[in-house]
Amino acid sequence: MSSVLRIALQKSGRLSEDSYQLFKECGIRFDYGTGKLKSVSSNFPAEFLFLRDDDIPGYVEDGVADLGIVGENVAVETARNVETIHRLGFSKCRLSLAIPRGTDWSGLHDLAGKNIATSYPRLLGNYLRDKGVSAEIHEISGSVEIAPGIGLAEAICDIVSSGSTLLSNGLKEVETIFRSEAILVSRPALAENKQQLVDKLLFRIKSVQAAKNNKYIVLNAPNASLETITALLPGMKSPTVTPLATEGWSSVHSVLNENDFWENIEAIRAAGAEGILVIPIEKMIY
Ligand code: PRT
Ligand code: ZN
Repeated sequence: MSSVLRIALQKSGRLSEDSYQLFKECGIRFDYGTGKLKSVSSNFPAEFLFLRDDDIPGYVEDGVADLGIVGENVAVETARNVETIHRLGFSKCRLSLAIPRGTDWSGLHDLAGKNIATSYPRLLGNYLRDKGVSAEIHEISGSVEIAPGIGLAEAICDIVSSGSTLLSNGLKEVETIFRSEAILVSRPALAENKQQLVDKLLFRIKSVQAAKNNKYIVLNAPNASLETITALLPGMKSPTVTPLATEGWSSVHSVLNENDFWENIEAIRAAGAEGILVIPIEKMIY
């Protein structure tokens, strides 16, 4: 039986560009950005729906869409019955408590009995309950950062990225209550034919992410240092070592993870490697 995956993406906002880019890197083509509400891929059995981010978990739960990309903050706050199937690593941010810059802070208990404005009443309520602090939560849907200035609340709980919004509103961040990134969510218990398409998509997403987290490295090494250098470069299986035309030297090819990249490069150089080339990888298939 033929089937088509329906995937909900944010129409326009902080998740959109990276979501569109991810599908592009997975080789899945579709049109977007022309005010369309939906678009069918020309080369993968998928149809894309363009929605407001807050509505995505609900549409996935109701089965209007099979998959969706949404901020984890929104997924948790909306508390819909959806499954997180993959973390996507973009649109990273944190949900934090902030108070006016001139106010003293000795800990969360300072907020006991105070008013806190937020668009995330569930996340904040759960956090305060866990910590045993009782405060008044004022739910507002936007411009949370102005609440203390207009006397609506003594503190706020809002999404922070660079911190410049807090700074320009005379607020200071005092406690992070949740860390978020974009996630791929799914309707639980998809039909077998749809699950096969999800697995195919996940395989592509993981290959794209692995490639981004790794670099291809080529270097020249004196044979006496080969053991030390190859131990630092395990690669996908083991490094490729081939002799150079110059006696006593070899060329080493491998893959190096982004996380400990600079530490490893320094160690490799210290071991005598020369002519180190570092090349981006487009896809990495395990
Ligand atoms: O129109 P629609 O409802 O679809 O979009 P939206 O306006 O509700 O959401 P949008 O596009 O702003 O954010 C989508 C998701 O991106 C959020 O749910 C988060 O998961 C993530 N994200 C990442 C952010 C930020 N960074 C962010 N900085 N969401 C919001 N902000 C806002 C924040 O609310 C505050 O006003 O940016 C301001 C703080 O930014 P800094 O850099 O000044 O600290
Ligand atoms: Zn929204």
